[in-house]
Amino acid sequence: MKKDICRISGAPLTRVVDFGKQPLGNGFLQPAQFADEYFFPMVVGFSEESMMFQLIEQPAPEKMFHDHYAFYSSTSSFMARHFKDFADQVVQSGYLAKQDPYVVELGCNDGIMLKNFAEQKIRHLGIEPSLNVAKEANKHGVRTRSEFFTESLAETIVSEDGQADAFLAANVMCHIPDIVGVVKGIRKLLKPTGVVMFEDPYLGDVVAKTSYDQIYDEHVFLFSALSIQYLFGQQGMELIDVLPQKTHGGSMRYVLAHRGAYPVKESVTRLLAKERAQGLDRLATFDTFRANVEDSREKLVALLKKLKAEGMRVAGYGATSKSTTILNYCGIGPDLIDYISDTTPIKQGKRTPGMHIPVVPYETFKGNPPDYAVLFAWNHAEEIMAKEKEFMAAGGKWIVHVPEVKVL
Ligand code: DWN
Repeated sequence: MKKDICRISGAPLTRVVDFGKQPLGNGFLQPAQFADEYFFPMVVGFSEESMMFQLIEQPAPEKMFHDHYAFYSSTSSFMARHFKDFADQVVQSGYLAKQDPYVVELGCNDGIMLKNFAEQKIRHLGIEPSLNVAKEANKHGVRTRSEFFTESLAETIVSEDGQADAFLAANVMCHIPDIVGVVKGIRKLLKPTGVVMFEDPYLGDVVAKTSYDQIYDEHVFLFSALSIQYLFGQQGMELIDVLPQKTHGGSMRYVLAHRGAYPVKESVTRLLAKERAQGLDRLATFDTFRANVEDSREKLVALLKKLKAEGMRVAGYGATSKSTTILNYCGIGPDLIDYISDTTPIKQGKRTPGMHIPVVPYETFKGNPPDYAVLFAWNHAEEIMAKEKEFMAAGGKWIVHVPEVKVL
């Protein structure tokens, strides 16, 4: 049998959780497409050498990111604010050149962050392989290239635009299987004084909260400071700062630079020590994680079956990519959840990947609310609870599964 190899270190990978056969996280589809639906074996591995938590197998990027990609970043007003703050912090960070700074963002989606640079007339470029969302970014005055980022694209950009002061990414780096190639490209693209600032869902939170739904086809990696330091360290770069974020149920923003360009902040030393104490450098930690994931599945299925037996109407709120893992791993279909409400037009009228639950417009939920709503968009709980006061006042209840399965 072929050995599983770490994408970063080339060392053997140990399989830590097997989620079985999974469809594409954003593969919303019509009944006519059920027969050809794509599935892959979703297994996560860990390497103590690179300390990188990663999928053993990932579908080809073209299957996941294309001209009808279903996720638009600007569906949440909270996230729009978050990215404005991110952009403001970059501008005020002191890392940008005083004269004609140049900022590149990888995976700019619909321009939710870069539009803030465009508005300030700061030279920028968004690299976005999904053409439909890239076109949306153009409408906001954002300059884009609809391509996958590689070392050779970095060389082309440098020859056309010069080197960059800042390389940004949000919820993108963890999607890229050839991350080593990307880091090599970043190294070429960045000025000697340039910085990388990117954020992704944080492995420390996923382990602590058993938020295993952050694991799906698109997330080939879940990072920690330990694994990021290893990855960039291989290419002559280093972590100079880390900034925890509340987004996506717990994310980490990493700031990196060419080795020796800036002092390493205390925050980095502190987080690395905390991660070692949490066991993010050890395989044994993921045995406990697997047991917690199995326990969470049992509790959620038992709760939904009980409610169904009591004749309760249960719907889902937010047809997230994350929900694809939950539904397929737990075997939850239209027999337990009547429909999932989502505000994204491209998802509405379709069925969820794998389990084929109908996705309906938000108005359906609003017009005829269920007794219980499974909050699949739990990472947006603050924003959603604030706008669903009426549902709760009328006796509607939320079901959450993070950090534990419970009714709110
Ligand atoms: O990394 C990724 C993250 C950033 O976004 C991608 N791989 C794909 C995507 O993951 P997700 O689908 O799990 O993201 P969200 O942000 O949790 O998705 C929220 C979903 O819920 C969207 O489809 C919009 C919907 N929604 C809603 O119907 N009503 C969201 C809010 C806030 C609402 O009020």
